[in-house]
Amino acid sequence: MYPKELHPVTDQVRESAHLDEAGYQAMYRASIEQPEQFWAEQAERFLTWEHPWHTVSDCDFRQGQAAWFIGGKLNVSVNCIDRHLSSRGEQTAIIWEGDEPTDDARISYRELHEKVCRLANVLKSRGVKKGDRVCLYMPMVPEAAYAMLACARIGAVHSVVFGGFSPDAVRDRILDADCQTVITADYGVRGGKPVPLKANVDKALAKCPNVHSVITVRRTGETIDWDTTRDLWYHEAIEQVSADCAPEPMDSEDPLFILYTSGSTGKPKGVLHTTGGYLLSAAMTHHYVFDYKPGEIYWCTADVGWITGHSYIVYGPLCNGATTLMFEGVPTYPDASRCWQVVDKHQVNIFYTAPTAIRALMAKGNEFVTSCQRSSLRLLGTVGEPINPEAWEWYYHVVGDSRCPVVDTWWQTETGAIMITPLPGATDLKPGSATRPFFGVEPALMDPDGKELQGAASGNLVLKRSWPSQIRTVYGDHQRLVDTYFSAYPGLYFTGDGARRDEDGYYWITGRVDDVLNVSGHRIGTAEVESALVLHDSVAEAAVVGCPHDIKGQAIYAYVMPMHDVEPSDALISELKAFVAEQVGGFAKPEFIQWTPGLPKTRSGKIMRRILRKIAEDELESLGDTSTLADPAVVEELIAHRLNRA
Ligand code: 6R9
Repeated sequence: MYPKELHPVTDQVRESAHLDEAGYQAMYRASIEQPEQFWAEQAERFLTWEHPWHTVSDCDFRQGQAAWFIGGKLNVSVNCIDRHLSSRGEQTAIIWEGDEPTDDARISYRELHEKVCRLANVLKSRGVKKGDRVCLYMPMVPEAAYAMLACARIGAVHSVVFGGFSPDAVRDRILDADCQTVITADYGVRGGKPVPLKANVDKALAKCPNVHSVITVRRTGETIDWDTTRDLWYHEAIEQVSADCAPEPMDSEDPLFILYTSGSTGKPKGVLHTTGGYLLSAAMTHHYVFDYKPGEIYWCTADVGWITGHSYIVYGPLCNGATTLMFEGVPTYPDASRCWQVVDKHQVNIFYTAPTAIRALMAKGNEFVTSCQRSSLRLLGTVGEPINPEAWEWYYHVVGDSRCPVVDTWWQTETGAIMITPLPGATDLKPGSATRPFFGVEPALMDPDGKELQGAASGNLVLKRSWPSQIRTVYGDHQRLVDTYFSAYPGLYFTGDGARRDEDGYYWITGRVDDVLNVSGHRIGTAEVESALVLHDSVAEAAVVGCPHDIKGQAIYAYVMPMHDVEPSDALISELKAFVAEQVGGFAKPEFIQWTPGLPKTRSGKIMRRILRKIAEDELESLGDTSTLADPAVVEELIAHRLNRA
């Protein structure tokens, strides 16, 4: 089923890497056998503490409780900026590449310090204090990083909401975290098209009475509405405050940020990360997985609205004093060679992206790649979804000229940092496998009855012990944390993913085993799309499943039962798609909407999603047991009118 081709570590990569196989084995063993000592050493090495901790960790998976470096004090912005100033103040911290190829900028660590201090002072001047939540709804501009670090500097908790979310989704997230301050931009620009961020915020705030300040970055200068009691321009406000701001000393367990992610229910979860443990895991994985060396140019193409942008555009790289590239645009604008043009222009050494982007570029043909040199590239990475071996081989051979190791990194918003991954100097690569656990990570596979599987096996992926960047709580709902992650297998963290472990102990992530879809690397709960659909007046009931998609990995397939007096039509289908985009965001739009007079249910009234999935996948041979159906005729009707036929 899986290709046998192995890509062994080459001598050249091994010799220049931070760790070889023996080094990985020794550190992994230490991290499992003497965890206290191991993590104490790493925390000393990667972070600068204002006050030492007294206890390395205190964790209890049964309560969903974790605390790391207890009693320690540090400030994340000091670790990401101030401590680099004496040695590399003039080094570029952020290379910004705009949507248009002619638009770019370089920000040194010294400039970063000034920008972050000024914005921190603006926040203070608006009354923002330690512990307050600040919503960031930003395009991919350096000010997004300034805003995150400015919050960290004063101990405010940021909640970044991806710029592709609709006003309603922004509103829900502002209310859930009770954010009283919002930082946004007039517009974002992606692929030559403007995104009306400030107008979206204005709409969202109609129902958020507690928001007293909106700080707006001027990106395009196009006209926007203005509320003089609430709104202030970023560029004006930062001129009126000091360029120095004393960092707030933070407890290792003080919250750093909330980031909303999709789960199995309709309500997004506010994943809460804290200070010391999160920063350590982000920095340490950035160092070892990307094998980062001083002076290198590192580019992660994610958006700061997702966890990958948090950990691997901002916190990990800046904590390590790296040069991190931030890209405002899309890989296909002005054309499909943009990424490789950017690689050549800025001499990028390390490139980290998502399988969906790789597949989309692969479909455009090799010319777009081979027309660029790419000689600076040394390492490639992927994240966000399983990568199919064909895309892996293309990435390796065509993009990387069969010279650059590919690190397929498995992790989640909840894990905060990379958990299962190759290390370039240590791990022989198998296309499609995330390979082996990072330090301190102890994965296991479980069968449905709660028994741990040994040796080569397939099952549900769990983690057996805490790690420093573990999710601390679901904001405002700790019980939901316990129910979601720590109840399926008491004493273990359940990832929601399925995986296979092969004879060599390598892990192959097969995808979600819960009702979470992964569309182009975006996590979407089927329940979120269903709740949006049933809000529409014409819809009586809806069920949403995923089906395979060549580029996106998965696409959304919705079965919709219209209200009794509604005539199904193509126009209504377009309307429903637009309605979902409006409710959730454009990325959550269903690919297929099939009308149905009813949904297949068990006699106890549960929707039989397994059957709906099989029909959407056009896998009719394996429909499975339909004997528990209340009305088997519905299934025949659905099969007859299915949309996703080969
Ligand atoms: C970092 C991130 C998490 C889910 C995760 C899994 C999928 C991520 C993967 C992968 C296979 C990989 N996933 N990396 N699947 N191979 N290398 O993506 O976080 O948005 O929370 O998504 O993404 O299903 O559970 P998040």
